[in-house]
Amino acid sequence: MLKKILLLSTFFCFSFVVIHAQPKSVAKTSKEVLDGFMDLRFGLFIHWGPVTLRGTEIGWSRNHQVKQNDYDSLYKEFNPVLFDAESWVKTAKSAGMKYLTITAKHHDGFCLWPTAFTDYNITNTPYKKDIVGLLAKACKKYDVKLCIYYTVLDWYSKDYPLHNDGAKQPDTNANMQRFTQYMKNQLKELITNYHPYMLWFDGNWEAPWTQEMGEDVYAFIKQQDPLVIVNNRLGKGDHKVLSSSTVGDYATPEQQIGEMNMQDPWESCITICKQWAWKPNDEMKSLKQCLQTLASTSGGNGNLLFNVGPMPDGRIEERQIKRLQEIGAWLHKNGEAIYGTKGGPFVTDSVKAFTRKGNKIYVHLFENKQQLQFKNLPGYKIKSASFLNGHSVNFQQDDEKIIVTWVGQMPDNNCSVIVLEMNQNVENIPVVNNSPNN
Ligand code: H79
Repeated sequence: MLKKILLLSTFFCFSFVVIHAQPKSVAKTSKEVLDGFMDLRFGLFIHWGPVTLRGTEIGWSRNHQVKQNDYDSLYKEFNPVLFDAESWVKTAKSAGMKYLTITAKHHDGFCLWPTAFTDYNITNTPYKKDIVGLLAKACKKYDVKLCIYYTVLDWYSKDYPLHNDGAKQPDTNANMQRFTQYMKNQLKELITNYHPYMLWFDGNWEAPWTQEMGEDVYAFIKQQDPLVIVNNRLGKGDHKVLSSSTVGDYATPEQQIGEMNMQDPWESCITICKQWAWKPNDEMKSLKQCLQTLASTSGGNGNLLFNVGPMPDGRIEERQIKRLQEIGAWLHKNGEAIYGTKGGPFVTDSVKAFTRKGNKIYVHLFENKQQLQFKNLPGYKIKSASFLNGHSVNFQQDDEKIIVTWVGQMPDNNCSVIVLEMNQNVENIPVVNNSPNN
C-alpha cells in the first residue's frame, strides 16, 4: 500500500512538473482563415496622423526633420474637418480593394482612437472624433475588412527606452514591463471595440523588443480573439519570410514585391507615392507601375497592401483617388485573374506575371510582345487562348514549348491578360522557371 501511495505521489509530482514545463499552448490562426485572407489579394494601407501637418515621414522624422517639442505639439492643431470615413472606404472599394489597414498607432505614439491608456490621442485634438471607430463602422457598412496597424515601439512613451529613430542610448527611466502591459491594454481595447480582421505589427527590429515579448503578446491576442490574423512583425527575425521561429501568420516584404512562395502566405506593402505619410507633391506611381505591382504580387502568390497618406485636412489627394479608381476600373474587367487566384505556374519577370485558378492560366502582360514562349507543361493541353473578355490569340504546343502569338495592339497597354484554358486543373502544377524573356 505504502509503495502504491509513493508511486502515485511520484506520478502526480512528475505530471505536475511536466504540465508546468509545457510552453503556453497557443492555437495559431487556422489555414482556412489565412486562405480566406490570401484570396482577397488587394488592400488599402493608410498612414495618417498629426505629422501630416509638417508633411514629413511618420516613421522617422520625430527628433530629426521635426524637433521633438514641435512634433509632440502637432496634435493640438490636428483638425481634419474634411475627414469622411465613408469616402475613404468607398475609395478603397472603388479601387477593388477588399481590406483596409489604418495606422491606429505608429512609431510616434499618437493614437487615432480615444484610448483610455494615454492622453496622447485623438480625443485631445480639436477634432476629437474617433477615427478608428468611424472607419470600423464604414468598413462594416461597405463590406471592407478593417485591419489595424499597431507598432511595437513608441518614441513618445516614457516607458519605451528609445525616443527617435536611430537612438542608441536607452532611457534608464523606461520600463518594458510597464510598456508591454500598456500595449496589451490598448490591444484589448482595439480588439474589443473594433473587432479587427487583422493586426499589423511593426518595429520588431528595435533592440528593446524581444522574441519572448512577441510570443507573449501573440498569446494574449489569441486569448482575446482566436480568429484575428497577425502579421509576422511581432517576434524577431526577417519579416520578408516566415521561419520556424516566426511569431505571426504571414510574411511582410516592405516596398518590394515578395519572392514567389506557394507555401507561406505573404503580403507586400508598397506606397502609391514615395512617403508613407502624406508629403506635398510626392512622386506618384504611374497606372502601369501600379498594375504591374498588383499583377506581380498575385503572380508570386501574395497580396498587395497599397498605401496612401491622406492630407491633414482629412482628404485623400484627388490625383491618388483617381489613380485608385483607374486600378479599380482595370480590376472590374480583369478581376477574375487576380482575386482568389494562385500565383504561377511560371515565375514572374519584367514583362509578364502568371496567375491560375481551376483550369485557367492567366498571363498578365506589361508589354505588347506579340509572341510569348513558355516551357511546355507535360500532360496539360491548351484548349483555347484569348485576351480576357476579348479577341482570341494563336497558340502552338509541342513536347518542349508553348508559343502564343497575336497581332496588333493589346486591349490595355498598361496590363492585358491572356487566358489559357487547359484540359484540367492547373492549381497544383509545381512552379516552372520559364525564362526566355520574350
Ligand atoms: O509604416 C511604414 C514605415 O513607417 C515602417 N514600416 C512601414 C510599414 C518602417 N519603420 N521603419 N522602417 C520602416 C525602416 C526604417 C528605415 C530607416 Fe531610414 C533607416 C529609417 C531611417 C534609417 C530609410 C533610410 C529612411 C531613412 C533612411
